[in-house]
Formats: sequence, structure tokens, C-alpha cells
Amino acid sequence: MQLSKARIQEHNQPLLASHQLRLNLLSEELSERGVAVRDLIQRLVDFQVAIPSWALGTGGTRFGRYAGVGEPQSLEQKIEDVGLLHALNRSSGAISLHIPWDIPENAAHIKALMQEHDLAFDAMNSNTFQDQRDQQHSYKFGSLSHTDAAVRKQAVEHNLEVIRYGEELGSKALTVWLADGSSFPGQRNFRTVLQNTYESLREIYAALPADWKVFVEYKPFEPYFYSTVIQDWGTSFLLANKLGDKAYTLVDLGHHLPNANIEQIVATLLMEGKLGGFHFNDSKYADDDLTVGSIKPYQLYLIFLELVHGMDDPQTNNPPISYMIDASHNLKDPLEDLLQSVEAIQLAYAQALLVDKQALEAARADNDVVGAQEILQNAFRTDVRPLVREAFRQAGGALDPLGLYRKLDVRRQLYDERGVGIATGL
Ligand SMILES: [Mn+2]
Repeated sequence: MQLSKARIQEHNQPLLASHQLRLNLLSEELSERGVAVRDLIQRLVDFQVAIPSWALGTGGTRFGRYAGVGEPQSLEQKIEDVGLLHALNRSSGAISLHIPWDIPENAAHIKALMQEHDLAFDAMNSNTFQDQRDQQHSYKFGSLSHTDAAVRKQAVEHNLEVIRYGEELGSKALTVWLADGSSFPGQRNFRTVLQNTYESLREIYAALPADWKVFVEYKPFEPYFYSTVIQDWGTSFLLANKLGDKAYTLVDLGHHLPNANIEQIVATLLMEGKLGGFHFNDSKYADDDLTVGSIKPYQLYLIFLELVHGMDDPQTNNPPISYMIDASHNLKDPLEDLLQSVEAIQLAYAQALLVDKQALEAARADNDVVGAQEILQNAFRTDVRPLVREAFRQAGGALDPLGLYRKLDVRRQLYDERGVGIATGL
């Protein structure tokens, strides 16, 4: 289904007066605090976060999966779903594909469909964490790090194939998340598997087109429970540095051990110009795939503060970051969750933009601990929802994307069109 601009305007109309009232009040207060409100809203309008193709269907737990309804059955339908989200919030104008789940049969047709929905392709994702049908070698004991050179070669070739698909579609980056690891002490030689991984990545890196980047994702555990080959940002950064200028670290919020200081990791990577990709989600215990901002909104805000201040700093030489939501839900309607996720990201971004950088630096210079904390908390405790709604509206989206989605009973319409059926992917 497609959502027309007229339908969105019609939805906004009755909400406009009360929205304007709230926006005016907040704008007045923020202007007094020295915030350039119009510029801030423009930055929210410009912010785009990619939607991964695997977030459009319900995910499972390791114990099972309850199928949703109206899930996309093809790449075309996945693009339509992201098009729908983007029409609603005008902030999710990119899709991140996964090979082999989303192999484009006809690249020209897919590109035309993308254009129709005003969408771009974000990073391509390879998959060496499960065996595909007709695959010669198994990844049960690893892929890029495997002890057997034939398995490593197969995994490298898969990544090269993903790059070729991405080139056809106009993507500019490859994300490598490596599930390789071990579940028992002694199972692997740590040095050998890391060296193997580096050499495999070097072959992939050598095949990257000149204007492409490769993002190396890290994760401390899971699917294996004793070690993973690329366990933390330091290992990813080490590999990215050894590979060269086109290789970057990718930070996934869920891929840290409890209480890790992720904002500090972000700051360090920005200092080195090596933060390439960023995956949003939230977690209580581990990689829980929960909705970004649902558990730790203050952490999300602190991370955005580092992103904003780091990227705005003329001393920082970091390329634009590829932002993506990386979560998959087994309880929620996936599209409703993605609308909540994008809004949570925009809210944290808006709060970070409120912080008076000069005042904060002055407090830091004076070692005014209380003053610095007040500056941060004052911004976080501001209700910035009118700013985010205004950004959605100015960009041509709905003032209340989730409200309109529910009012139109989109899931029911998708069910009527597509019926029951599990989305391709996880
Ligand atoms: Mn991820």
C-alpha cells in the first residue's frame, strides 16, 4: 500500500492548532536559553536512519517464533514497507539489505521502486552465520576465521558476491558481522583465528570499489558463549586500522557487556576518525534487540551528545556515519516498533542539540562538576516532542506517525493484501 501526501495532510490538519501552541511555547523558552530553534529543527529534518530488511518481519527467540500477519514476502514488499515508514516520518529514507535473504533478481526494477519511494540503499550485510542451501562447506565452526582455508575462501567469496549485488543497487558500504567464536576454553587458538580473520578481511577489502567502505562490527558473545573473534571495539578498531582508510568500526548498542561506557567508545572512535556505522537498539541484559530508548534513554542521549559534539568539531575527521536500526521483535508489530524507534532516536538527537557546548566546556574547564551535570540534565529533561513532530511535519510526514498508522489500520490492510506468511529472513 502507498500513503499519499494528501492523506497525511488530512491527518495533520486537526492536530495542527494544539501542536503549534506547544511548539510556540517551547520555542520561546529555548530561544531564551540561546537555542537556534529553526536550525535545530532543520537538523532533525536532515537526519536519516536506515531500516534493515530483517526488521520488517517478526523475529523469534531461540525457542521459537510466532508469525505475524501481512509480513513482506519479497524484497519489493520490504521496500514498500520502508516506503510506508518513510512517508509517515520522512526520517527513514534508506534500507539496508541482507544477502542472501534479499537477493535482487532485477536490479533496475528494484532501483526504480526505491526511487518511487524516495529511498536509498545503505550498507549491504553479508551472512556467514548460517549455512545456505547448496553451500559446499559449513560455517558450524567458523567462516572468515575457520581453521580450514577452503571454508575461509567460501566465506570471502560470499562477501565479494554481496559487494557485487550492492554495486548493482548503488550501495556504498559492506557491513561484516562475524559470528565466529568458540563455546569452550581451548577450542580455538585466539591468535590463529584473529590472524585468519584479518587475512580474510584483507581479501574482501582488496575487492572493495574505490568509493566503498567496510564496517567491522563487534560483539562480545553469542552465538558462541566463551569467545568471539571480534569481541570488542578495540579488536574491530585494530582490524580497521590494519586494513586501511576504507575500513571502519561499527558500534551496535546491543553488542556490549552490561554497563559498558558506550558514549566513551563513540568519542574515542570519533577522535580517530574511525566510526563508520552505528546500530540502534536497546538492552537490559545482553543483546536483547529491544526498542532503542526503551530501557536506557539517558545513555542514548549521552551517546548522541558525543556524536553531535564529535561530528561538529572541526578537529574531527570522521566521515558521515551510517545509522541503522538493528532490532527484531517477537511481540510488537514490526512497523509500529520502527516508528517508535525512529522517534526515540530523533528525541535523543534533539536533546543533544539543546546542550550549550560552550557553557559545558566552560564548566569542564573550571572543574565545575555540578554545573556540567546540570547542563546535561537540563537538556535531557526538556520535553522536545514538539520539535520532533515539527520536523516530521516540515519534511512532509505525519505529526503523529504512529497515531496515523493505527488510525489507518495499516497492518490490517497489509494482511488483506499479503495474508499470513513469514517474511524472508530470520
Ligand atoms: Mn548490528
